[in-house]
Amino acid sequence: MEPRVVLLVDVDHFFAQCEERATPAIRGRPVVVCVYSARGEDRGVVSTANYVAREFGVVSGMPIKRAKQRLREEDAVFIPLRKEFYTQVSERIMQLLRGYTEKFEQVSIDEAYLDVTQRVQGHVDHGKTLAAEIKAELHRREGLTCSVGVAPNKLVAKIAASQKKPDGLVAVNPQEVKAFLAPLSVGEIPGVGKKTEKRMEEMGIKTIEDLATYRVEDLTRIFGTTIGTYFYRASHGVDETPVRAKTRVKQVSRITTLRDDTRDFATILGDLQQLCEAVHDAVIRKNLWFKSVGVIAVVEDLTMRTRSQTLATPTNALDVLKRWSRRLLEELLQDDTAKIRRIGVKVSSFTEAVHQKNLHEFLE
Ligand code: TTP
Ligand code: MG
Repeated sequence: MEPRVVLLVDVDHFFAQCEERATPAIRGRPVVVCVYSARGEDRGVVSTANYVAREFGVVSGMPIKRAKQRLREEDAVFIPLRKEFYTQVSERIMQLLRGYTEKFEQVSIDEAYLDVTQRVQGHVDHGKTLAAEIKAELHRREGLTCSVGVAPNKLVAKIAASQKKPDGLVAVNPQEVKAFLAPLSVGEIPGVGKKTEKRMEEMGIKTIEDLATYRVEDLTRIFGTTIGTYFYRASHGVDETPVRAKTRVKQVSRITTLRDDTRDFATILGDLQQLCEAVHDAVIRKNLWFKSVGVIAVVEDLTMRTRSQTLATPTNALDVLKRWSRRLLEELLQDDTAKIRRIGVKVSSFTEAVHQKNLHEFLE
């Protein structure tokens, strides 16, 4: 493969920074963006926090109550999440980034890969200069800082971007990849979560250099073919996945014809659960979270019945999918007397996974 120059741009404490820009007076104070639950005061979790708040150990996903405790002595600001506002800012940022290359891939609301190989004639150093221009333009146009990794592939660019947050810029030349990765903790590899990290530690693997001493045969034996191979390649800084715009998927569905037309709940449920597994596999592969589940039935006279449910929060969990499909099938059978000929399940209302979160879940 020809040497490439790939950038990963990640906006710093994105939602909190949007709030700081909207209300400059709060800059310098701890800022915590909160997802309040409907259950009343202070229930809910932290969406993100600025770096001042992070110094007090406030992180995404933490209960708001705990964040308040940690910041009780501080002049902190707690702001309810304003998703539409951040989405608008995000759209402008992505538009700006798209202007730099056709090979563009948005990975989350505040993160995107740019393959700028052609533009910089394959030189990582020129890629670094371009990255500095991008940072300056983002700051000039939106008043926001970001962190950028510049490297020969997506994996190394992603790790590089996380090394000097906030407002970081880290470039890694092809010949430096090994030395760059060697001292880093294996937890820096996207997809290595706490569980895998612990397991590796038990094997005496702490750094990426430690991991790189393993043979691919050993890693596949321990972690399975797909993941073992991924870890092996990652430890050597190898990643050939192209930067590619993802086409937006609207829905994922599977449908099957029952062996006989029937109204027998257990029989239909058996098929339906298998379909749920197939849909779930596809959703995980595509890195999607769904917020809507539907069951489709084609009855004896070939007319169609559907039932669907919008969930309280997006999910990618198989048990949630199975539970709701079961319930929707029950409803369908209750509301109708016709025998069912074909049965199907679909999920829709997708949200993008925040980062590699579901890759983590997939691997763990
Ligand atoms: P991140 O890029 O992971 O976080 P960040 O931009 O806040 O901080 P960093 O400087 O480390 O990049 O996620 C982007 C936005 O997604 C973040 O601002 C808020 C939202 N988010 C959540 O709502 N919940 C979460 O658990 C995470 C990780 C992010
Ligand atoms: Mg970010």
